[in-house]
Amino acid sequence: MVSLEEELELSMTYENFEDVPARKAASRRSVEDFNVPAAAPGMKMYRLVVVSFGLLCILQAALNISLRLTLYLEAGCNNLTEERDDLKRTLENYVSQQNSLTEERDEMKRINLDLEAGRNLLTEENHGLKRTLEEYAHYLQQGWVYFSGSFYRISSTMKPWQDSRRDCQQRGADLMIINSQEEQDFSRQYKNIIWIGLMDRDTEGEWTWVDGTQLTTSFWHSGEPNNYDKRNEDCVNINHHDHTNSWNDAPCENEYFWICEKKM
Ligand SMILES: [Ca+2]
Ligand SMILES: [Ca+2]
Ligand SMILES: [Ca+2]
Repeated sequence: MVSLEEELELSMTYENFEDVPARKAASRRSVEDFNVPAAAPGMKMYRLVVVSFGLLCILQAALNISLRLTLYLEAGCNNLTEERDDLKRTLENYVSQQNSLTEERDEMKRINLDLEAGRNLLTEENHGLKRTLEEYAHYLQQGWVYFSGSFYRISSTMKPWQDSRRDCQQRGADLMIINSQEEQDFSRQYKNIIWIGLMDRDTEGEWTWVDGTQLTTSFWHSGEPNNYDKRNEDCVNINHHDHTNSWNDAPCENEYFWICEKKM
C-alpha cells in the first residue's frame, strides 16, 4: 500500500518542482491533519461509555441469572418441603393404621381368650350338671325324697342318736338340720319319733347342729327342752307331729328312727 508521503512525492514529480520545502512542510501538516489527533478525547469517552455500557449489561445479565437461579432454587426447595411433608403425612397415616391394626389384633386376642374362658366355664358347668344329675338319679333310686334343695331319707330301723348319725354319714349325708318353717313342716309328715341333727352334748343348754352352727330358729314343743325326770337329755327328736312346735330333747342312747338330709 502506498503511504501518504510516497503519494505526495509522486505527485511532486508531475507538478512544479519550485518551492519544494514549502510544499513538503504543507504536506507534513496535511499528514498530521489526516491522522486526526484532535478527535482522540471524544473517542476515549466513546470507548469508555461503550465499555461501561458493556459492563452494565454483563452486570445486569449476572443479576438476572442470579435472581432466576435464586427463584429456581427457592421453588425447588418449596417443592422438596411439600414432598417431605407429604411423605411425613403418609408415614404418619401408615403408623396410625399400624397402631389401629395392632389394637384390633389385641382386642381380638382378648375376645378369643374370653371366649375360651367362657367355653371352659360352660364345659365345667356341663360336667357339674352331669354330676348333679347322676347324683339326683342315684338318691332317687335309693328311695330318697327331694324337697327344696335337699334329699331326705327316713330309716326303716331304730338306733341311738350317734349310730343314726353314722348311718347318714355313710350315705354321704348327715342327720337333718332344720333351717326354716317350711323344712320344719316337711319333717312333721313322718309319724314316728325321729332323730334330727341337734344336740347339747358338748355344753349343756348350748344347742348345736351337726354342721357346727348354733341353733337360732327353734321349734321346741311346749315345756321342752326339759331334761325330763332329771335325765340327761342331750339329743333332739321330732315327737309331737301334730304341733307346729314338735321338738323334744331325749337321752341320746334311746333308739328311734332317724332322718338323713343330703343338701344338694
Ligand atoms: Ca336343712
Ligand atoms: Ca341336755
Ligand atoms: Ca325332753
